[in-house]
Amino acid sequence: MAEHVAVTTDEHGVATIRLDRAPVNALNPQVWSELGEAAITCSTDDGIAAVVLWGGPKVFAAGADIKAMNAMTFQELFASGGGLQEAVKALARIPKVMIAAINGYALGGGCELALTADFRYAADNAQLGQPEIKLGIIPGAGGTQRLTRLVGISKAKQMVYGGEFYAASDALAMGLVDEVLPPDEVYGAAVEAARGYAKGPFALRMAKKAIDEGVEMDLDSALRLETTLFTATFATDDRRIGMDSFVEHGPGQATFTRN
Ligand code: DAK
Repeated sequence: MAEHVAVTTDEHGVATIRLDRAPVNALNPQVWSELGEAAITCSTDDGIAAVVLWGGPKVFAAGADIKAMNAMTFQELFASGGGLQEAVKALARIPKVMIAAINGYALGGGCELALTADFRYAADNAQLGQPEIKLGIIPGAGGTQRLTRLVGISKAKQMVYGGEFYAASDALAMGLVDEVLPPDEVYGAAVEAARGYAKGPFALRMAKKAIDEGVEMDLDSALRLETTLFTATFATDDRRIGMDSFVEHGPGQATFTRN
């Protein structure tokens, strides 16, 4: 039974991965491990069609637990690093749309956690950043890589070299977050959007795979992956449902089965 991470699923097939470790959701090895388990649940449970990642109404996550990390030897840190990366990868590879709902701080590992989602919805008082440099370390859970792919090299360098916190409006301008909302509307808006994706066809999984895996490849290989996955959509019930529905009722009327 997880202590700090809960997965609950609503009647629309939207799961919420809720992080809860007072006071600031600091991420220690146990929390990362529980997040990895939550990712496996969300990936494998057919009743889950889309995911919201939320740290609650006050703070998303202020990063790795600095006090715990400070007490670690090189050997302990080295040993925990692999498991941590596996948990982060498991979250990023959930084959369903995931939205991070960010209230308050998303810093260091907390910002990196948000980067595992497809989209980030932030409260207008949220603050995001990669302040690791101020501790004499660098981001170690995707902050030099996923962040760079998302916002570009210069912005990522500004964030990582400077270690400053960025207001939600600045994060929006640089493409780090996708929506900025009043704090008490962030989670609800993320759930609402996730419900929309939960109604989508099986092809959404293929689109996510094509984009996320394709971006790591050279263009020719990525285009071949796209062609393969495009062709594979013809093996799904939802492709038939979508096209039959268009022919009979016009655009946008299909009710998909996610098969
Ligand atoms: N860890 C542990 N405790 C933290 C914490 C953190 N990251 N952030 C805050 N706290 C604690 C504070 O110590 C304080 O505890 P008490 O004194 O009450 O016991 C309490 O939370 C409230 O914090 P403040 O009193 O500071 O509250 P403020 O509102 O003034 O400030 C703040 C909140 C979040 C802005 C501030 O506390 C802050 O700057 N926190 C540090 C943020 C930070 O530097 N985050 C990056 C951490 S480094 C790895 C891969 C990745 C990583 C690690 C390893 N491997 C591959 C192995 C990731 C590293 C990081 O994330």
